[in-house]
This record gives sequence, C-alpha cells and structure tokens, in this order.
Amino acid sequence: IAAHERSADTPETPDAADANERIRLFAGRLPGLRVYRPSTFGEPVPFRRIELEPTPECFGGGRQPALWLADVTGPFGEGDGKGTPRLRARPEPGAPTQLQSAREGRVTPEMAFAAERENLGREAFLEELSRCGNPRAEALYAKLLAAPAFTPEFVRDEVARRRAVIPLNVRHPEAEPMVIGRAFSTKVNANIGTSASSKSGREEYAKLREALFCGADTVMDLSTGPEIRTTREMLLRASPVPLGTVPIYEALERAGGDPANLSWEIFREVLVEQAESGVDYMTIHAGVLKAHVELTRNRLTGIVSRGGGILARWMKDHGRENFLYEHFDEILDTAARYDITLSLGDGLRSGSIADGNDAAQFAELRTLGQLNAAAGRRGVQVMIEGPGHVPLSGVVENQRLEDDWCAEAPFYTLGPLVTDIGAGYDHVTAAIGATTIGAAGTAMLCYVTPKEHLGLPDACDVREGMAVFRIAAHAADIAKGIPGALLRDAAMSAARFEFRWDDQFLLSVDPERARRFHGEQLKGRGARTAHFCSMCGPSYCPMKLARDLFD
Ligand code: IRN
Ligand code: FE2
Repeated sequence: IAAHERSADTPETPDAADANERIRLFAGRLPGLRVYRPSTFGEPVPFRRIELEPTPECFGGGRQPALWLADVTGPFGEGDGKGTPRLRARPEPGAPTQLQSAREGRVTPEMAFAAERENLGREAFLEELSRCGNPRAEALYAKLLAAPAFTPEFVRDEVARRRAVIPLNVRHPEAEPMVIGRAFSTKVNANIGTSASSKSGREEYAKLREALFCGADTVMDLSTGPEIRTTREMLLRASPVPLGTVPIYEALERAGGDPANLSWEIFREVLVEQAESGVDYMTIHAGVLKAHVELTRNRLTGIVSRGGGILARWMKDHGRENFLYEHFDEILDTAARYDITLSLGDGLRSGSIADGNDAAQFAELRTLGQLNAAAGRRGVQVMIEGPGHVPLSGVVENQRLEDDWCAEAPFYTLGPLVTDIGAGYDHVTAAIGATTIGAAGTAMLCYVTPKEHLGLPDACDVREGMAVFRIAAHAADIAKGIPGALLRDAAMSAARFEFRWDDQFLLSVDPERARRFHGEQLKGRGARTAHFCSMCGPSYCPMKLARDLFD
C-alpha cells in the first residue's frame, strides 16, 4: 500500500481503523496457511502450502506439486484468526541453553523443529512431485532439489559453533522455534511498538498480525512511554515468533525519563522482569564505552542509536564506564537462566553516509567481539548488531570485520542504508544495503519502513517495509545458494510463461497487491486466463510469441 495509493482515496494519513480494514483484506486472501508436518521429535511444523493450477496442455499437461513455504502466522493464520496460540512444552529456567545442549552433542526438539522449517516441506514436496506425473515440473525442479537438506544435526552443529542461535526464552511457550545463522535462510525482523506521542497497544496488536502475514521471522517491541509493560505482555502472549526488546528503554521509563537517574539496579530489575515474562532476545548496548564515545566528537550526525544515546548521556553525567559493560557477567547469568539470546547492540552505528565505517563504529564492533567471547564461555547465545548508514562500497567490509572480530556470530543489521536522501523511501535505501550484506553472510535483516526518519510506522508501513525486506532476504538467499530458495522463483517463472495468473499472484511476495495491480486495467475472469496483460496487449506479448518458437 504505497503512499501514492493511499493518497488517491484518502488525502490524510490513514488512521488506525483504516489501516485495520486493509489488513483484514490482506489476511482474508492468503490461502493454504497452517498445514502441519511432523518433525523428528513429532512436533508438528506449520507451513503455507500453495496449490498450483495444472500445467496447460500445450506444455504437456499434468498436475503440479504444491509449493511449501514457511508459515509464521501462528494463531492469526489458524481457524477464525483470533484463536489462542498453541502452547509448547518448555524447560524450566536454569535448564541447559540451546548452546549448552549443542555443545554436549544433544539435538533438542527446538533444533529439529527449526531444521524442518528451513527445509520448506521438502519431503512433502518430493512426494507430491513424484505423484503428479508431470515431466515439465520434474525437469523444472530436479536440479534445485539436488542440494542436501538441512538436518537437525546440522542445526545443532551450527549452534555449537556459535554461528547460529535459536532465540527462545523458556518462559515463551507461545513461540515456535527458528534458527538464525549465516548457513540458513536470511531472516527478517520487524520493529513495532508504541511511543509516548502515539498510538495505543491495540494498534501494536494489528501491526504484529500484519508483520506475521508478511512473513516476519522475529518481532521487536520497541515501545517507549507509559504503556510499555502492558504492550509487551500482550505481544508476547500473542506472538508465535521470537520477540525481542531493548530493556534500557523500560529502564529509562522507570528512571522518570532522565538518563542521569538510571542505575544498574533499575536496569537489573527490568532485565529480570522481562526475562521472566518471556522475552526471547534483548538488545544490550554493552559495547558503548567511554573511550568510544569520544571518537564520535567530530561526526556529522553524532550518536543515532536510542540506547547508545541514553548510555552516552549516563556516562557523561556520572563520569563512569557503561554499567552494562561493567555488569556484563550478571547479565549473562540471567540470559543463561532463561536462554535469552543477547543481541549486542550497535549504539555507535553510523547515522549518515559521512560517518559510515568510522573509528567509533569499528571500535565498538571490536568490543562486541570481546563480549561475544565472554558470552560463549558462559553458554549464552549471541547475535551482533550492525549499521546503520554506510556507502554501498563499504557494506561488505562490515560483514568481513564481524566475521573476524566476532567469530562469525550471527550478524543482524539495520539496513544498511546506502544513501541519506531517501526520506519517504528509506525501506528501499535500506533494502539495497541489506541485500548486499545479506549475500555476504548477514543472518538477519532488521527491516526499515517508509516512515524511517519521519515518524512512527503504522500497519501499512509495516506491510511495505516487510515486503521490501522479504525481497532483500530472498535475493540474498539466492545469492548464498540456500537450498530450496530457487523453488519459488522457478514456480513463479513457470506460472508467468504459462500465463497462470492466479498462481503468479499466490507466489508473489504480496499476493493481494499483485492481484489488484493486474486487475486494474484488465477485469473479470477472462483477464486471469488471458495470454497477455495490459502492459503489451494481445499482439505484442513476447512470452506469447516466444512460446511457439520451438514447437
Ligand atoms: C539492528 C541492528 N542494529 C540496530 N538494530 C535494531 O535497532 C535493534 O535490534 C533495535 O530493534 C533497534 C533499536 O536500536 P537503538 O536505536 O536503541 O540502538
Ligand atoms: Fe538513520
């Protein structure tokens, strides 16, 4: 729902009700959700199963195997869409973390579940393919299915090597396990959350649902303001994907909004409460050191991270070192107890192209490497957060340095945005950098919405940011050679060449939008069987002409 489309029918920014109306439309048109397959431990894994039309007779005919995709919609995709989430058995606090289990050579049910999800129903797809008796489909997919599948043991080994994490708090039984790491499909995180000058928690519920229908692999609640606790609790109890937070935000709220009033004690209280309520991963800006802050003095845009800014302020006021750094061992104790994954924050990420890849940013990254090592000794899972605004020519360097200094821990970047001039389109400037760094090995991309730098995103912005970042992540998966990624592209292109319009809509990143755009000029049932679209009309379609070349 692009800005220009909105303004066509509503001159004002749509209010919450308007946004919800659009979401219902989208949600109602996504068939095939929540088809379950067993995993090694019998734990059923949900997929979106896309049934495709038969191959046309002129291409040899025959039924087609359905295509299987990951389905993260949880209770929103099931039944009437309002259902209560399925609860999963979780260990008690203090049980071995996924990392500790992996090191001891144990495959956990969570690893098996995550492996099955990465495999995109591969076994089921193969069975269907063999039953279809469709030579064209067999030829199309044979090559793509040659790559080995993901096994639970492989997930275990990647977790043990600390190249992957399974962010899953023992107190979050609503969440479905998933794995984040460079050897797996590139993940996308959606940031949602209230701010003091904005909406209510109910709007956040709508954003969560929209993010999930767009395929968000994780969600972060970045709420600030008085509603912070109730919003988080509501989101946790509804979210089937891992939920992350930045606990320093709530600590600041408790300190009355003044960084000077912050203390380790306030932070620890928040940390334990959030851990107990089930937060799966937490951004901890422990790498913002006094000496690093000094390096930002001559920057064009100073410090642009909220957490980084708060801590820099506190250090200045108290003349002391960052309390997250000083008390990092205690943070690790809590993280280990609940198996919370630490996302080591980039509080000094660059906020402009001019500041990209500067001394402050890289000094912090080195420190994050040391903290990562300390966490590893304690059995705590870690991701490393990355920038920011970086010129395209400097994007891959970030991944290389992260690999070196942080021992290939999953990198989780905010873009990077490759230019500063995209206001209103910063989901695109960010997706360009995200695709580049994703192809170089970044494990998770933090989406950016069209509202970046301008305001708090609404549900429409969530949808747009997600669509653009799903494309970035998928493009990175193709470049990385992730097994199974190309199946969807092959299915889409076959549908395109065979003029199966409905299949094209279903296989696209935003089926509702694809359907609507196609239907704008060519209407009715005939349009969806026509061997042309309104781009070229009936006589000029090259695909139509090419089809007859080799008959
Ligand atoms: C991701 C990579 N670098 C930063 N992020 C995300 O930015 C982080 O996970 C969180 O969602 C958001 C807020 O960060 P600051 O502004 O507090 O650093
Ligand atoms: Fe920015």
